[in-house]
Amino acid sequence: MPTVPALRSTPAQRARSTAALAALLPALRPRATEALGRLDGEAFLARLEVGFLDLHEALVVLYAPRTDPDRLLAALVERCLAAATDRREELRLLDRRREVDPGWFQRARHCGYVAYVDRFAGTLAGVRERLDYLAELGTTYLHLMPLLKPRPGPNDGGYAVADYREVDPRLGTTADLRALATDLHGRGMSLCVDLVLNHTAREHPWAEAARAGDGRYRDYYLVFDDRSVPDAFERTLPEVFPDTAPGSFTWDDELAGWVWTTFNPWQWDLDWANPEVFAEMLQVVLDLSAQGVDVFRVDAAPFVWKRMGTDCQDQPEAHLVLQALRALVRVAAPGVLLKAEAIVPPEVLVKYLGDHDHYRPECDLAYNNQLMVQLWSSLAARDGRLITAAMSRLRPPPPQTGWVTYVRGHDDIGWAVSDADAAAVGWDGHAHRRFLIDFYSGRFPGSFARGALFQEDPASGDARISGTTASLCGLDRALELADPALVDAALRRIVLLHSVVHSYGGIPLLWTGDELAQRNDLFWATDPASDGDNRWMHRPRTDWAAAERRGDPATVEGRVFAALAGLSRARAAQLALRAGGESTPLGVDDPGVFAYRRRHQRSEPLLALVNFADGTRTVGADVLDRAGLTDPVVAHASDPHDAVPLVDGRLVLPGLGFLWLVSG
Ligand code: OTU
Repeated sequence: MPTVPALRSTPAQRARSTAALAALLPALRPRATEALGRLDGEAFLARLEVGFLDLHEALVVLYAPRTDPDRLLAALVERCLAAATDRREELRLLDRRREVDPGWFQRARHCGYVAYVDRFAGTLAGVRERLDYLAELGTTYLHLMPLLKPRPGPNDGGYAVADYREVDPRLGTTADLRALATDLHGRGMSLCVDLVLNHTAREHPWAEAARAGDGRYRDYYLVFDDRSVPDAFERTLPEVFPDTAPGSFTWDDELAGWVWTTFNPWQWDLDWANPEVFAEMLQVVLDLSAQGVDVFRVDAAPFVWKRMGTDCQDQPEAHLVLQALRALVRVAAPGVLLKAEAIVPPEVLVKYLGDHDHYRPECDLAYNNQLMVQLWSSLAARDGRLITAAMSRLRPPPPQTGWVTYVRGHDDIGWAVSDADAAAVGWDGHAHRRFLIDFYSGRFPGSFARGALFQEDPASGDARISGTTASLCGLDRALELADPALVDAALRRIVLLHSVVHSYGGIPLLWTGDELAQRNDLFWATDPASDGDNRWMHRPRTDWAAAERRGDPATVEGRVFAALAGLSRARAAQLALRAGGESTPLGVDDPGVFAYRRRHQRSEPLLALVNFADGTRTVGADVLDRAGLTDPVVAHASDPHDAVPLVDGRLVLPGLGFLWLVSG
């Protein structure tokens, strides 16, 4: 068995870290004061001190084997001081506000929108022209998909970065990025971009140098002369893209070696055990922060640390990397956040938010993948019991942090339903996962969905699913049959799923095209950029002609757009929905219904009821008491209500309907 370091700070380590801080400060203080002025200089030092023990410990565990961690830390702090010194006043003002109000991103008013620059608006300048559209939708947080210069040819939607210092010239320039950030800030919106830190493109200058024989850069990657080490790793390594990119190592003639490639052969994994890689990537984050980026989506966060004999995901050191990175970024730019993209089992998800032996600040936000998967599972099964069990078991995020919740994104849906959760409601996990694959690929009899299998493993029958929200919710079939009742059901499903992500706590992210119920892009395969990857079917170009119809309630677009904008508005008014609170599933006596109470320390509770069944369902009104509501009133709902729909002591929910109740 591999030895995994225990991440429990010892008194000896604490003493060592305290001494390191004491050694660092005397020389740093006058320099910080000189560079930043007395006020900002002291604030800089205070931020360093606040996170110092965890930061220092992380660097010791990660890098003491290769370098003097104290010297490394001093050098990294220098980079932070330089970044803080150069930070523009407009960003410092934001930093200042956010330091005073560290929960700024937890507000219920926040709603996200996620899109590709080119597919949404052509260029970064084009995005600036579309901010009114986003404001109409209630967007306060814009995540633009990878926009740095990618490798030529297939680049995994920009996740193969050829230069972190340059914006993809087809999208614009660094100045355009900065101008967009400034516009967003002017509207109270923030900007999120991807930080692809697990790998670079084979064409990145570091990789080019490695290929040219520069040993320093060869050490940025994981290169092996022969198959012996790769073979040993592969005994326990799962494949991420078994269909299109089998194996995790790629032979490169120029390197004359096998290079680690978790994802595609032209995405070379960086060696995060090399302190130079850490320093380089810190600089990338500092430079992008200087352009006005507020949030970094840390791509493939669990993969950065490798350990023989494991699946090389979610290793303790991967968390230390995130903690150290976050601590340093905060020293330089305290308004900047990290958001973890960690598609890991629900038990370990909250670790990415710092839930360890003690709270160790790590990422501020993390994708709630479990909620997303359970929503689709519930919709297919027309059953709220499994989601109730699964969400009850999910540990709450630390109060300083929050989820990002979502219905759909640019990736496939992997059926992360655990056997234990399935068993808790009397189901067989394997059979249910198989049902979901069949259902969403459309081959299950009577399925409404039109998805496609992604990375199917014919041997095991395992597969993930591609497809847009609207297509997975049955809109294609409904429109083909021109059946208004089926169209209605499909649209109700779309809104139902979004109602949950808007009310479960955290920032809801709307995936581009969903606000217009855009269906699968049938021409995805004709686009050379797609490289045979069917995830492109749910990455549509914005249909601006359809968007023009968004104000017309008689159209599909009009209905969905209004409902989703309505959710954003309704959500903004509910203190209970701000992040940092707690979500508690409440079992109810109808299996089709998922009920949960949402509460924030300073708020009255909110009770949400979600009916996944096609027909009307009722639940015992005792749930009102259990949720702690007094004189309940309807805060928001799928259907208009004059009063709380109570009949004979039971709450009535229309098919595919939802209800948000609060105390009157
Ligand atoms: C991410 O996904 C991106 O979201 C993908 O679009 C990229 O292809 C990939 O990284 C490589 O950059 O395995 O199936 O736990 O699940 O990072 C997608 C996180 C993936 C991984 C996730 C990864």
